[in-house]
Amino acid sequence: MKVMLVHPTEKLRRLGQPLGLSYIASYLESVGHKIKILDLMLSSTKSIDISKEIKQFDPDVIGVTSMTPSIYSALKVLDIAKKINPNCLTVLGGPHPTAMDVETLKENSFVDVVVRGEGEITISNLLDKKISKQFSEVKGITYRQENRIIRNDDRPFIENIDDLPMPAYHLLPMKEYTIYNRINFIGLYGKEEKIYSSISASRGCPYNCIFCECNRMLGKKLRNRNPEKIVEEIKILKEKYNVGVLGFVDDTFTINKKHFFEICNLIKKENIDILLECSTRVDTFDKETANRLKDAGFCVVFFGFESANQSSLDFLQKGFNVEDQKTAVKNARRADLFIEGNFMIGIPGENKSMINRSISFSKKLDIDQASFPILVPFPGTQLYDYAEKNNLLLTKDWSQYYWDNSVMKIKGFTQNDLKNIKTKAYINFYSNPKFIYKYFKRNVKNINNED
Ligand code: B12
Ligand code: SF4
Repeated sequence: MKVMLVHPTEKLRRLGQPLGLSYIASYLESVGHKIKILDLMLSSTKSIDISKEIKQFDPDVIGVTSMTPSIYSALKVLDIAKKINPNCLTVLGGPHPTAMDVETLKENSFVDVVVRGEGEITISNLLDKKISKQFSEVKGITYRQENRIIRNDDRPFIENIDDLPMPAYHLLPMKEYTIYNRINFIGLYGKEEKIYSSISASRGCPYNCIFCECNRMLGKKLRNRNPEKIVEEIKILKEKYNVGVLGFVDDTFTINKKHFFEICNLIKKENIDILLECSTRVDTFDKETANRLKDAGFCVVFFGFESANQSSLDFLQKGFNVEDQKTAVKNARRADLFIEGNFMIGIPGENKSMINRSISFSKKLDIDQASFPILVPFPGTQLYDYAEKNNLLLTKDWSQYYWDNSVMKIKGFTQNDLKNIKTKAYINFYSNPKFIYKYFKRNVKNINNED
């Protein structure tokens, strides 16, 4: 069957290739389907005519991925596809439709099926049933049958993710995924433009943070990939696709020490010349972890600090404290890693002085880069359920659901107040003499290295 997979346009510029879709693509290819991936995010740099692409490829099935802010752009693609060919099966997958499956199908008659959660086996099963239309046998989907919306049982998560083929990098214009100015601005990777790719070392997260949809998408159980396979993939990304910067998308990269140490040892042994980044939790970041990362060639570590107030950390169910935050930063600093971190603005229960405490703390923490997103109750999270139950949602215009925007009533603040606080937080952090000094020091070092 001919399957077109589309990454819709998004509000914010995306870093790297659409990894989830690339996994879907390689799996479907491995069972004999013909695949085309269309990344509309690249339409910011080149013009892409969606109708023309669909007419030319003439797919039997079109599948689009979507996070919450990109849902309207995703729906537009499916609407166009259905108008071009009413027999083309239209499928939505990814975090937003997983959470809002029934609503999305009810409101958009041109969507045939929503694939919930992990998608490889589910969409493959779905395609097997396309001709017979026996969709009731496919676990993990919600679909339309005449005027009814039917929600089948969940599909269990894939037990051994090493069974999945490597993401279909060969179907993507990898050299177009260059790293953008944000990173160049901070002077970390020099002036030369580099190709950026993401990679996954595991799936699932055992934690319970209320603003996060991760464990609903990929489960609470951590499922690790074989370190040898991961390093093999890194080598291919470097040698075949000339990737210069590689980001691990894992939610908690350093949680399973045995697995993580094995990956670091192998990367070091292979001596791969590539810049590596990862995200992790502060309470998994001891001295040895920091040193191992550095030793393997990692340059950047990203932490979700979220707040300097314990009551807020508890409300968010982060499961760590301010001391953990300080210790992690100390360990990362000693290992000479570049440290990025998030602090959330607009946490229910925080007043102005609590927010100011987090902003001052971000400056004292000796980190290199800070973001101050507004806390957004994304569908599929416990926070969304809390906001809905307490009548706190200000809009259900999903295009407004992104970190620059306030969509939840917060006692004591208007939407504009929160946006202004956020802007001031950035000004405050980046005008800090400590930050300016570090920025120039790093750039001078880069210029010297380039000479
Ligand atoms: C990496 C990442 C990003 C990167 C993407 C870079 C890249 N190169 O991939 C960046 C930094 C750009 C990003 C941005 C945002 N992100 Co993000 N991101 C992630 C993260 C950490 C990993 C995604 C990933 O690759 N997972 C691994 C792959 C294998 O899984 P997957 O993508 O879910 O795909 C599987 C299934 O979803 C499904 N599937 C997906 N698409 C499709 C399509 C079809 C047709 C089918 C059948 C199946 C299917 O099958 C796939 C394979 O099993 C996830 C968390 C997570 N653990 O998933 C958050 C996550 C997806 N992000 C999230 C959010 C909120 C955002 C932002 C909206 C935040 C913001 N700034 O406001 C932005 C929006 C993006 C935009 N540009 O507008 C939320 C989504 C919640 C929601 N309801 O939308 C998540 C779940 C994190 C969270 N805290 O809950 N993100
Ligand atoms: S925020 Fe991170 S640690 Fe918390 S549940 Fe999500 S992925 Fe897990």
